[in-house]
Amino acid sequence: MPRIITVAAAQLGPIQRAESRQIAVERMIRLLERAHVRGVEFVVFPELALTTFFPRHYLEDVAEADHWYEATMPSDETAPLFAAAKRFGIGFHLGFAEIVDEADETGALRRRRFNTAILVSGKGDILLKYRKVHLPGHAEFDPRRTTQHLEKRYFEPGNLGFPVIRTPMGGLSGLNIGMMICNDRRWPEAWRVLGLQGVELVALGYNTPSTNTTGAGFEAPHLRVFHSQLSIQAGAYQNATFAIASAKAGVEDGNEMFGHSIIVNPQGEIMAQATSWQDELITADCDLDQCTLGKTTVFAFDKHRRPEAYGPITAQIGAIAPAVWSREGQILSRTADVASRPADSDAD
Ligand code: ING
Repeated sequence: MPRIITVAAAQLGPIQRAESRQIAVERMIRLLERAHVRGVEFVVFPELALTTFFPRHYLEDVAEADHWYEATMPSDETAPLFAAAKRFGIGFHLGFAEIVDEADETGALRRRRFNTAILVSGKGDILLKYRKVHLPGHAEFDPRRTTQHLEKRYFEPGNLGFPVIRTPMGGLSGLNIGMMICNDRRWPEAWRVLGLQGVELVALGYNTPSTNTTGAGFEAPHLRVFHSQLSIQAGAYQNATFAIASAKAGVEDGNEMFGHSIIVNPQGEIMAQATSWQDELITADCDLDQCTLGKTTVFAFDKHRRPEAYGPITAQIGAIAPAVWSREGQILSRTADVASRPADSDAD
């Protein structure tokens, strides 16, 4: 019996700073209705799908941003989305800003803020939660930037690892689903941790500026989409998994983000791609048995991986300069620090 599930990326167009959650939820319900008509069983909404991408706005007092966070899930504003999905029997992934009073690793109870995503079953149960691990950008106002990207100000790094859950979904009795969020897709470590749990379908949302806003140098705009798709296609192929990547796109208060949501198969091929930068549903029929070839041959991790050679991946944070060759064979002093950029600079 083939293990086929019909999935969708529900791309969202812009959400302006002044727009309410209710408007976003209504737009998402329209997309769910469209998904229902097409027989879709699982829908992926973007990162921070309920609000504008507020980390572009500097606020001296972070608490002034609290209205952009969800203290409960579902809440009064998001309950209609859960109800619509349950009515259609459609499972979904939702990205949102999470605010919670929770003990930290020292045991201290405090207010904490995360860039979060959840998986919800077609019956409305929250199956899994993930908190974004790789936070790009910076924590303080950066005058060099054309647009701020203050995820390090408004969120803590996720503390839930990269979880995978085996769960019924749609007509399937069991499917290994995992999540990541936006910048995570650029880090092969994130994909591999999911891959080492047998993931068959990775759900991810993103909000990605369509030009480089760091002020650190020119980057041709077409490369922004290329790097996003390269990361997702490589991650899917190298871990023999499907991936559904759903964008929040368009111009939010003058700040442009690209769409190009895609669904990718375990061979790294794009099965479907959004062509607008508005609300758009793209769908694909995923035959999960397509994961088997990669997982049992080229990426049969138990047969081929050599963890004893991978030490630096978890032992180091940054790169360490290599030894310098010399004809006499002795190791000269290591070259200057590899990272030639000043300490306070940051990626996008
Ligand atoms: N956005 C961007 C992303 O990783 C970025 C930030 C863009 C980082 C381009 C590096 C290069 O897609 C979020 N929200 O992570």
